[in-house]
This record gives sequence, structure tokens and C-alpha cells, in this order.
Amino acid sequence: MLRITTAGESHGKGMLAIIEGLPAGLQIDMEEIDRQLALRQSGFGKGARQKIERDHAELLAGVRDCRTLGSPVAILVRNEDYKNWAPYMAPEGCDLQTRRLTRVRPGHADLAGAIKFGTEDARDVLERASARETAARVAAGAICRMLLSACGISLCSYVRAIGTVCDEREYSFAEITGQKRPLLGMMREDTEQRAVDLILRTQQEGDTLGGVIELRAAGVKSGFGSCMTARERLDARLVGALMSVQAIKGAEIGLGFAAAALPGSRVHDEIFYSDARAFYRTSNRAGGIEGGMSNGEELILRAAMKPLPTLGRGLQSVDLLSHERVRAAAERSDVCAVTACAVVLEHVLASELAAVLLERLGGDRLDEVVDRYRRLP
Ligand code: EPS
Repeated sequence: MLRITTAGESHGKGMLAIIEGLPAGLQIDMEEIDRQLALRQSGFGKGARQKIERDHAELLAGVRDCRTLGSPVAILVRNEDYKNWAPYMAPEGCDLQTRRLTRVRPGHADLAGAIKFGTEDARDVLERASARETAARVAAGAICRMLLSACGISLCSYVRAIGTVCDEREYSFAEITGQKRPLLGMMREDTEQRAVDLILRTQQEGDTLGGVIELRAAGVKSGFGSCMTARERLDARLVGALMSVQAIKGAEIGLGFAAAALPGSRVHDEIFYSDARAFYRTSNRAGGIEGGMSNGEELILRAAMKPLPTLGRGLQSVDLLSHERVRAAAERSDVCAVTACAVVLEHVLASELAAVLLERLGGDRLDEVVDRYRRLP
């Protein structure tokens, strides 16, 4: 069974991921992991922190001469900012007063976390709740993606909306991989320009923005997931994976919420058969999943990211200890991280798909996994 665990605080020494259950013999392209980490750091609207970090994955265990051994794989992404934060974060002993955070931010984990874990300093909670953790998830997901790639499965994503700027068009997998624009991960120059203007205006107002990301997975054969138990349903697992990412407030598959307003004739994908193509469809409104199982069509998912909860202008809040009315803490912040979030979601999706794949196929060695996948209809 594939299992990924991460550890690490945003301003601690680094972010760590451990992947258990990978087959032996998977070739690891280390430059590719760093390329994906750099993509996660990209996107117009990110704040000062990304000028400090230059994420690099260090493989600590489970890989020898660039090939997995079948043992747990451990990956470390160091936090460059730790140099500045060691006096306040060092596990060995540190100053707990100077960077104490009690002006809890609406929308962040500060208040609920401080009460839950019984601390008088929300920093004890926010450091872990921070989206910095996604660096470890992208590093792990990049390796899972190499496993999927060996089976002929590929993923892509694009940013469909930032705030009110939305691109309603539909794009093919090839268009997304070939024409996506690097600045924001959107598809069209005009929407990108409007989104840039909106981000600049929002920044001046001390505010933040969210958006919508669309994800695709091509090459997933039919029969992954199952209708037999709730736990095995592929849609539940993939949406659960997307919702596990910081700031994601909604997720849908295929037509998603839009299906609720349409008659069945405009929702379900009619079935055809030819000798050349066997069973096939001429539409994919189900987003590649029927009855909790992949149906052989491309997987199509969308996720909604809320605006970041650290606002330059600070929202109305209450001090955790004095209970006085205050403006919420407003440290430096990103204005918009939707482009980075798209990269994170791709990797979280890759990790969950790899887990689903290995559960069905088993296999101690990559060649066994690949051979079993190829034999599937
Ligand atoms: C984050 C706050 C910001 C972001 C951080 C997530 O960090 P800082 O408090 O150091 O300015 O930059 O995200 C990352 C560091 C990252 O690499 O994605 C938060 O509060 O969630």
C-alpha cells in the first residue's frame, strides 16, 4: 500500500516527505523533482517568501543510483528562511515571545488550532498549517508521477479563474500542455492580462484572491476504484485528495455542480461500440468516472481555492489571550497563490492515483506493475 507522510514547519529546518510502498526499480529523475518544485514557487502574485526559498529535493533514503529500492523513500526540502527563524523556531530551544502570534487570522488555522491544541501562541499551529507543507507533497508527488508515467498515465492542469476573471472555454489535454501560459498558468492572453490587473489592484487594497483550477489525467484505464465499498470509490478518493490541500474549499468531477441543473439526457455520456474502438463515448461529462470507477476516459476534476487568509490590511479579530478587539496579524503574504496551487493539486492527484493503481495491481518491482497495467483491457 502506498502511503505518504510529511513533516515540517513553515519556518523550521525543512519539509520532509516519506513515501512507503513504492515498487523497486523506479528510475528517479531528480532534476524533474526540482523542476516541479520550481513550478510550485512560480506565479504572479506570490509574496516575499519565495524570493528567499529556492526549493531543492534532497533524497535521504530509499533510492540508490537514481533507482528506488522498494524501501521507504525519504525526501527533504530545506527551508532557507530557517536561517532567519532559528532564534524563534529551533527545536533545541528558542525565544517563544518575540514571534508569538495572538491576533488570530480569520480563515487560517490560528484560532481553532490554538484552542484545540491548548496553546497561547497560534504559531505552534500555523507553522504546520502553512501551505509551505505543499513543497513536501509536490516532491513526493513528482516521484509518484514517474510511476504513473511508466504506465503511460500523464497529468496536467490549468488555472480557469482568478477571482472574478474566469475562462469558460473547454480545452483538450494537448492544448493545456502545449499552450498554457507560464505567468499564471491560464490559457488565454486576454484573461491572463485581466487577472494580472486584478491581482495588482487587490494587492494595493491589502486584500487576497482565490481561483479555480482544472486538472486532467490521461491514460487511466477503466476499472480503477470500485462501486463495491464507499471507501474504494475513485471519485471520493480523488476529491478527498484535492480537499486535503490547504485553502481548497470545493472540488468537482466532470460537470460537477452544473450537472444538478441539467436533465439526464444532457449529463450522461451515451455508449457506442465499433470493432476498431470497442466501447466508446462521444462526450465526457462524467469526467472519466462512473459508479466510483474509472471508465477509461480522461479524468477531469476542478477545485476551488479560497483567497489566502493573511490580508495585508488585516481583518477584524479578537486577541487570543486578552480577548480585545484587534486587527488580525498581517505578516508578509502572497496576494494570490492559485498558480502554485495548481502544481500542488497535480501532484496530490498523482499521489492518490498511484496509490489506487498499486492497490489494484500490487507488485514489488516496477516491471511487474507496468506489465500488469499493460495487460488490462
Ligand atoms: C503561508 C504564508 C507565507 C507563504 C507560505 C504559506 O509564508 P511566510 O509566512 O513565510 O511569508 O509564503 O507559503 C510558502 C512559504 C510556500 O513555500 O508555499 C501561510 O501562512 O500559509
